[in-house]
Amino acid sequence: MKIIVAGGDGFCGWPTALYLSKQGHDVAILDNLVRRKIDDELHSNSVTPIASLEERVAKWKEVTGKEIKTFIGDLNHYDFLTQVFQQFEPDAFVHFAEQRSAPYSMIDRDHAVYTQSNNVIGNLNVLYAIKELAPECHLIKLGTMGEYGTPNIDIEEGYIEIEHKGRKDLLPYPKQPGSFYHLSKVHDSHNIQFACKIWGIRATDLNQGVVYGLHTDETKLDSVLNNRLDYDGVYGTALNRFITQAAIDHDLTVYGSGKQTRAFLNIEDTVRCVEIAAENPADRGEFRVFNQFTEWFSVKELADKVQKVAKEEGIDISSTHLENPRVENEDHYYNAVNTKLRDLGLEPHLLTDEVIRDILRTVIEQKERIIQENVLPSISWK
Ligand code: NAD
Ligand code: USQ
Repeated sequence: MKIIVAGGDGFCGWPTALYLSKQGHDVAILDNLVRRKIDDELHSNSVTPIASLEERVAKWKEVTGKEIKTFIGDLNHYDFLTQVFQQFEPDAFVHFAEQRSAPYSMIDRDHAVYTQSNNVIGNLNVLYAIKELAPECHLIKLGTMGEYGTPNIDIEEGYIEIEHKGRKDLLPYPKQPGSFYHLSKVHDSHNIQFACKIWGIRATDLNQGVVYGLHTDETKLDSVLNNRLDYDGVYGTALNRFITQAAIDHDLTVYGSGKQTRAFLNIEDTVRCVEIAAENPADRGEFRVFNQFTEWFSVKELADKVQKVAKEEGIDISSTHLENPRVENEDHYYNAVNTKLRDLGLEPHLLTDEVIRDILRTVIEQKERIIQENVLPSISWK
């Protein structure tokens, strides 16, 4: 299958591109490399040193003999996007290429506007490119579990059957996102659903939970194939941040009570979920939604797990309950359905102490790269 991985230079996209290439697909990466520029803007970095995209794909070719084509450009430039579609003629378009940090989207008006225009218009361009140039192409779009928020009822996979005044309908699940970033994903979902309905596009929206880890079998083949690992208060996500904090003897930054619960998955499952979606395409006109996570934890539970493994490794840290910089429910019900990917063959890598230990040891090897001032949260929702 010919697959474009948009955002293929990023944390989820790079290992996915390698995995799909290893599985025998003809893969091309599309990326405008903006994430590397944002590191400069934030005076931050990845814990792991990352090679340039050019070096990465050259090393992949050297190690495996497999070629990954690259298209450097922006989804918001429609002329560029149409050239990519005309040259590569994709069967599937895996869309990771968005600004994905909730705190970044909450810095100020400029960052909120950038996030929503980059994400919503980029995605709309992809929908038009599929309609005009590759109507059979399957859009595999990364959405997020945070689109649903934390309702006081079970979270279903995309749709919920509602009975109202004696009548029933299967309707899109209500969305209550918690940042301008998460809202951009809701706007994307609506645009995709509408495009499926009017143009007969086939699409799968992968509502992914928080991803942890960094290695996959493919990224481990050579240090030039390293994946990035974010730890700062803007792009670092909960578990990866706690592990990085442990590596530098920093108390774990639990926001508020830490009772807030989120769905999680290992990066090794991200790559497999995308493969499952690609190999089982949605029908023409179908807007399919999969909840892409394997387990859920409260933030405090995660901190406790990291604290325990760190202790076994001789690192004695504790959790500090910082004033929560976000506006979010801390005490809430959480029960989310995730059966569709498992029914199609996903075998989850669950969060064991060994998984935490492996990430911790990798981070300890690189700990001199961690910029201490970037660890505490600096962006407030208010
Ligand atoms: P990332 O920031 O590491 O990677 C995104 C990549 O997209 C970067 O390489 C960036 O340069 C590129 N990009 C951004 N805007 C672009 C544009 N307009 N044109 C071309 N390239 C562009 O993010 P990630 O963690 O790999 O996340 C990938 C996707 O998965 C995002 O859509 C995100 O919302 C979603 N997601 C991520 C997580 C997570 O925990 N990391 C969880 C759920 C969903
Ligand atoms: N949190 C802490 N301490 C920290 C960092 C985070 O307590 O040091 C808490 C936050 O308050 C929040 C939870 O952990 O309640 C998750 O925060 P996060 O930064 O790990 O994740 P989030 O902002 O939700 O965003 C990440 C990715 C985003 C993706 C989302 C999936 O950056 O791209 O969409 O996870 S989900 O959360 O399911 O929407």
